Amino acid sequence: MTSLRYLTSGESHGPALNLILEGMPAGVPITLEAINHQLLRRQKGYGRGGRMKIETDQAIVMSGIRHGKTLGSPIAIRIENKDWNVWQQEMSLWPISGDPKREVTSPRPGHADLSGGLKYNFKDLRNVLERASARETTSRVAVGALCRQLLEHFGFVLAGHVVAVGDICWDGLRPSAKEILERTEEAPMRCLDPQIETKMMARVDEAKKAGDSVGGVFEVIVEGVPPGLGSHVHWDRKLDGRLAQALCSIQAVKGVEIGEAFRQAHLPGSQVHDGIFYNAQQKKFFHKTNRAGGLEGGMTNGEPLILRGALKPIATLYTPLHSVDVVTKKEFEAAVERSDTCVVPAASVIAENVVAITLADAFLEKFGGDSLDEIRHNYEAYLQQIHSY
Ligand code: EPS
Repeated sequence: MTSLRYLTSGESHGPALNLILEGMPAGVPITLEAINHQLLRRQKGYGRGGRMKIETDQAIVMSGIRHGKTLGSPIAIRIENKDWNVWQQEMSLWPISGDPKREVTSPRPGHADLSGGLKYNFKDLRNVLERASARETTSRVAVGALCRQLLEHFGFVLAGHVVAVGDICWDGLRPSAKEILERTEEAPMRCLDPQIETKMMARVDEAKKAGDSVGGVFEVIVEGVPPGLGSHVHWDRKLDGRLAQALCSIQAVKGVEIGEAFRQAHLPGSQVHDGIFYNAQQKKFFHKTNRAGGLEGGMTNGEPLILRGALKPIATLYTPLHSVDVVTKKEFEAAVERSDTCVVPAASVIAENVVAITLADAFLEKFGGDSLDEIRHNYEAYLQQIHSY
């Protein structure tokens, strides 16, 4: 990230999750409702476990905003963990008398437990799992909620939806981003097709009954993106790479696809690349297809972004896998922590918001200024330049 910077902190069962976002220009209207709306969306979805019934994630904004507009100063937000009430002993910040309860010594295959224990020299793997938990994404969604309020000002529309849960796949025609948002907002699995969604829910039920978990694939569409965000000139400025990093850093995401990448790998170039056309009336270059997913040469090409992420099934299983206790070295079943059966709907919301962070950073790089007015001026001048190109 070059224009924006942010840090998150917080343990899953600690007192709170925190974030600081630095680099937001001054004068951007922000509402608390819009932040809390994204936090609420992240908590929803069929297949979630008990924790989401405990929490009502709410942003407590500590700085960077005055009378509903950004000041250009760092924005700090705190989101309290209600579950902290019953974890105050186990997660006490300060020494406690007696043994800390709920120690974890049997690492879960697929989770950060063993690698983190080896790396940080912890025998109580709770010291790893508390931060590795996807609860951390609460902070990132709040950062994304701030960033998308800047982007929405310039006509960006971001929409995530679920395209696969286990072997149940949606493969329909993709509507506009606005329609995706409208049609999936109340859908339990954020799937566009109610019949397929019913099958997805049955897959989740089956997995839950078997003490198992199930993964899947989400898709994020972004409309209203101007051409020229990112750059071809250097590896770390390529926007496709930056988006892939943002998506792959979401817990449980093991694969990222841009456009139809995995299908295209098996086709000749003539069937892959999107022909270029010119609309003389609108003075605008365009593509009739968008197999590239809106990105060419590490830059946006003016078409909507189409991004996908593949999630492995959650690593905590109620029917645990084979493991070895890190203290006794005896073969043992992996630890059972309370967990979700399926988090693909939540991941699609998280993905929307981390994409918003990356795009806001790229947008500010290109059009950056200290105030929203200055940025608008730069943006409009660029649109004019493209128009007369
Ligand atoms: C999560 C909160 C966690 C888990 C989940 C994500 O709550 P708890 O650990 O108290 O049940 O539901 O974390 C994981 C899946 C994981 O592997 O750590 C959340 O807020 O999203």
